[in-house]
Amino acid sequence: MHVRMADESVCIGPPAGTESYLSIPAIIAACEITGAQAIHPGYGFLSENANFVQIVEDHDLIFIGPTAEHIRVMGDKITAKETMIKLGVPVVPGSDGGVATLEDAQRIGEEIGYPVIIKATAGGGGKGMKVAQTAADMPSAFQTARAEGKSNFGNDEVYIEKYLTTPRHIEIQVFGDGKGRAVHLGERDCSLQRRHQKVFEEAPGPSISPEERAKIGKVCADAMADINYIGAGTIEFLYENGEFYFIEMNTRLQVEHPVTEAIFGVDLVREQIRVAEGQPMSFTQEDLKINGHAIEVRINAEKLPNFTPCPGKITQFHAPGGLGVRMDSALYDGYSIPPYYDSLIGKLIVHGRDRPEALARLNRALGELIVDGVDTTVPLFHALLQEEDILSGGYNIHWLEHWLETNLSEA
Ligand code: MV4
Repeated sequence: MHVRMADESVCIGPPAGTESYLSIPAIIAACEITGAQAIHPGYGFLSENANFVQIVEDHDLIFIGPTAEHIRVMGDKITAKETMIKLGVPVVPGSDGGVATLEDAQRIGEEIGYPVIIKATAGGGGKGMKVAQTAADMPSAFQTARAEGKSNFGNDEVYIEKYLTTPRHIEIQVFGDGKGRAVHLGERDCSLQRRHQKVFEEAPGPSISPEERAKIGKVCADAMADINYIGAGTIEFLYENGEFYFIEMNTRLQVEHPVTEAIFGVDLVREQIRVAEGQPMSFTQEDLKINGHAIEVRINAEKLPNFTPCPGKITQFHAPGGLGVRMDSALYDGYSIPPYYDSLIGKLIVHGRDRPEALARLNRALGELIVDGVDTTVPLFHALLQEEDILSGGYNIHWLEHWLETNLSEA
């Protein structure tokens, strides 16, 4: 669809991501061929690759996103955490930087108290992360986290944190102009995940009060202003017993950004392009007021109950519509979903005056949506909308996996 819609297109290589979307020479060559002045990195692929940003700038092109330096600092979780501590952002209690030996790990485990979590500084997607419930678990958890860091990311450095047992995943949207001005656009609750893949996201977070939002939001915006952050960013927290604990920062626009766009009435991509060309942001913190509630569900080409990827030909597609309904998708009748990429094929975003209205619109829009020819995650969302905990917003990061275990696993 994007090629059909584009004014101009350039083939960047064969289907494999490593030879096309991840090939820096192929992307730079496409700019040279077309005379493009700037690159919007989207999400995934090269969107958080500091080396790519450096090469883009060396070719006198504009990267629509943060600086290579900010991407580098936030890409290493130890330096990200050190930076956030200096900026006054609350973090999870834990080791002071990296932990090099098992003896140090055991001493820190005793100091902060079990359970603890050992994390690879380069980790991601849940890889290189091990929980030690008691001191007896420490030797294997420590060695496994290091080994996974080494094999998956080429970096065996690890750090240790107190393990929070039942938090929610709350992330703050930030935006900076690169010249010392920055704002926050509230939070998203992204606790409903399966194997570190988000499936349902909402804004505002059903458990966050206006006072909490204003307080943590200001801390985040001030931190981004301090470092002259430019563009969109997300500061991730675990939230438990009314406290926020920083875990990571994503230096890109995220998949779930439309829920924030809906409740604030702003186009974050337009804003990214504005600041990249040196213009000021088009709003101040005072302009940013929340209007209602928004929910996004990720429509994946996957077969339940095991979420097995399900590429293939779409025989019929119909997107829902109407007030407060946004369907972001590149599907059309006859499209073949290729087997090479992520199984995300659409995002359904609903907006209402309050959470019950958003939920009602979600139910109605899911009923209107037609995706025939492949299996999708749509039945999961119909089922979730029958659950009291979803209707009340009473879930945490473990809720979905537990629900899938009891409701969807094959007998
Ligand atoms: C944690 C945690 C509990 N305590 N850190 C998982 C992915 C990575 N981004 C951070 N993760 C976690 N870090 C401490 N100190 C629990 C998780 C976690 C999680 C976090 C957010 C959303 C879903 C999750 C599922 C399992 C574990």
